[in-house]
Amino acid sequence: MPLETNVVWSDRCLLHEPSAEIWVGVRTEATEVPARAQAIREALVAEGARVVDATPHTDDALLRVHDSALVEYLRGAWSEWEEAGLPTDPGQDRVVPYVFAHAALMPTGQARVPVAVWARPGYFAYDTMTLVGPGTWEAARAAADVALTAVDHVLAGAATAYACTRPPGHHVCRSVYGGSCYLNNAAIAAAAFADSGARVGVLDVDAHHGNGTQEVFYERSDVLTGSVHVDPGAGWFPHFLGFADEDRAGANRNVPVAPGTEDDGWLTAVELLTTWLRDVDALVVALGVDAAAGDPESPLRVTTEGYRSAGRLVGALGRPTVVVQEGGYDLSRIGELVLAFLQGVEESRR
Ligand code: SP5
Ligand code: ZN
Repeated sequence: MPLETNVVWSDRCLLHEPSAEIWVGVRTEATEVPARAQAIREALVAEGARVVDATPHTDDALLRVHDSALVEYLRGAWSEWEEAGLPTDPGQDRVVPYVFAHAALMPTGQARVPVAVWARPGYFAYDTMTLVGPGTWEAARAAADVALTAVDHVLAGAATAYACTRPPGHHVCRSVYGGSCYLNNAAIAAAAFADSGARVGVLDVDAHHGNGTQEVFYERSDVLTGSVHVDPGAGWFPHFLGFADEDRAGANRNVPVAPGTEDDGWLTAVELLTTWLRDVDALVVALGVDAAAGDPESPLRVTTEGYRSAGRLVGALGRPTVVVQEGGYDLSRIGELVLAFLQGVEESRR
C-alpha cells in the first residue's frame, strides 16, 4: 500500500551547506548535510508518496515565534560577513562566533548588538557548531515555508502532512540559534496551528532535547511541549537544558532517557508523552530519527520497528498532525526510519 501522507518539499532547503562544525575549537566534518533530505525523499517516493512543493508564506508566521532581530540578523549574516572581507582575512568562509553575550556578563540589563561584524554572531548564536554560509538563510527560510505548507494541508483536511525540513529547527529559541538549526520550523508550525484557535501539542522525539521549542512556548498554556531525549545529565547536548524538572505551569514535559536506551524504554517515554497530549486539537511531531541505533550524534538504540511503534502511538491519538523533520545523521538509515514512522502513523489511523 503506498504511503498516503504527502511530502512537503523545497529544493531551496538543499542550498545550506554548513561545510563543517566547529567542535571544541576544531573544524570537524558537517553532519547536517543536504544529502539527508534527498535520502529521505527517495525512500518516501519509492513507497509511492506524493511530493508537493512548499508555497511561500510571509515573515509574519516566523515573527509569531522569533524575535525580529534574530530573523533580520540571519537574513543578512552571510552578506555582511562577506562584505567585511572575513572569508579572505582571516580566511573564515562561514559565519562563526568568537565571543558570546553570556547572561552573567550583563547583571544590569540586555547586551547590545556589537558593531563589529565578527562579534555579532556571538549575540545571536549560542554555539560554534552552527555555521552560516551563502545558502543558509535561503534554506532555513524555505524550511519554514515547508513546515507552514504542511500546516495548510492539515488545516485543509489532510489527516497528516510530512514537512521534509532541512536545516532542522528545534534548538532555536525566540532570539538565539544553535544546534545546527536557524529557524524553529516545528515551533513556527505549532504557532500557526495555535493561531487557528487550536490547542496544540508538540511531541519531540529527536535524540536531543527540543530546548528551543520549550523556550519559545514556556509562558504559553495553549501550546504543550513534550520531549523525549538522551539525558543531558549524562553529558549530552544541549547540556544546559532538557532535565525533568523544567516543567513550569504544566505546559512542558521533559523525559530524559539514559544513553543506550532501547525500544522498550524509549517507547515507554513516548507513550507517556502521547498520553499527556491526548486532549490537544492538533499535533506537531518534531521527528528526529537520530535516536536510532548507530546514529553518529546520539547514544540511543532505537530500531526501525521502534520508530514504527512511535508512529502508531501518534496515529492512535487521531489528531490532525504535522510531522516536521529534525535530526538524523546516518545517511544509510535515515530514509527507512522516517518511512517507518509515517507508516506507523497511517497504520493506526486505518
Ligand atoms: C537537530 C539536531 O539533531 N541537532 C543536534 C546537534 C547536536 N550536536 C552536538 C554535537 C556534539 C559534538 N559532536 C561531535 C561530532 C563532531 N562532528
Ligand atoms: Zn538531534
